[in-house]
Amino acid sequence: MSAPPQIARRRPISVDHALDAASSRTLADDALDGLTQPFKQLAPKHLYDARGAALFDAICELDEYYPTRTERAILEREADRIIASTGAGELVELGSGSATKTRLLLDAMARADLLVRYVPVDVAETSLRESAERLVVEYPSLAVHGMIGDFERHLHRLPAPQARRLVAFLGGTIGNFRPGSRRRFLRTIAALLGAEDRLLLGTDLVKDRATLVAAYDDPEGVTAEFNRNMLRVLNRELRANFDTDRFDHVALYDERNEWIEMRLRSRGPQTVTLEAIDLTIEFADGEDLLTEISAKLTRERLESDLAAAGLELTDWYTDERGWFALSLSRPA
Ligand code: SAH
Ligand code: AVI
Repeated sequence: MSAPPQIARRRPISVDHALDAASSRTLADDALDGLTQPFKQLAPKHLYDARGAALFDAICELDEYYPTRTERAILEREADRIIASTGAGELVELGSGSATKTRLLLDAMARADLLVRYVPVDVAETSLRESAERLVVEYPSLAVHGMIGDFERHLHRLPAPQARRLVAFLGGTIGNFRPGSRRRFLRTIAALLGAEDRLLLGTDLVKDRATLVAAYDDPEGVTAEFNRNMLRVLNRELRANFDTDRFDHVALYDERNEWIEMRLRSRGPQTVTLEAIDLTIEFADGEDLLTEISAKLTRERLESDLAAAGLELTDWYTDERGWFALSLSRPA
């Protein structure tokens, strides 16, 4: 018997690429700005090339890094309730990464017979493409419309909705914004939501200093490698000559601001050249480059940020230790 004819199936994946030549200028502009300030700093989005994304995934497996497994446990418990209360058929995920926890939401949407489309948004191209390829195999009826882009700049380019939307921003990535930009960003998200759409936000909560510092300074040095990856990105993309071995990983908890600061501390005085932007900078011995803040919130602070952004918190799900929270919000 001859083989059945292959039926040509429309590929269920499409990916928009919002990062164009102007985006490599973003790193150049950010480096020029951030590395010439009295306190040197760079935006955390530059940590995530393919290696940085893989290192982040390795961090998520560490015993000390509680946010991922705590958020996953909340999702395992609450995903059906979240989907039932939102009625969402389209999941838009900001900073989707390898989309591991996402499956818990997609499963709940499939169980409720609502699942139509998944719209991941991430600057990390490899993670986005690989997770999209895996998901369409795991969920044969799912369409994926991804966007490789910067969620701070490109959300106006999201495809038009095909069903009621749930915008998910998981992992506590909201904590990587400073308070002012956090509110601005929440306002941008609020503007994306129709009256029936909802925001699902994963938020890491204030807790004791020792737990926090351990989560950002693991003994295996995975977080240190993730942090130093920023220098490798600069070396490659801007033809810089950072000696990655001469920068120490520092994670400190700023109790007043209730955020972790991840820094790279110069071991000895150093001169670094970034050829592509014609910049030479000096590091004094012990001088820091700030690569990320990771703010820890309380329910009250989050509610007031959401309210300032035109959103109303409707549901709050947390773990028994109160370490991490998922919240649902709707346009106020
Ligand atoms: N949501 C996943 C991944 C969190 S890591 C989880 O919960 O485990 C943060 C993710 O956000 C990374 O995949 C990173 O590439 C992405 N990201 C960081 N800044 C970004 C930006 N400005 N625009 C788009 N994606 C960004
Ligand atoms: C992606 N983001 C929420 C992580 C965090 O915890 O702030 C990034 C990270 N930085 C160090 N470890 C993990």
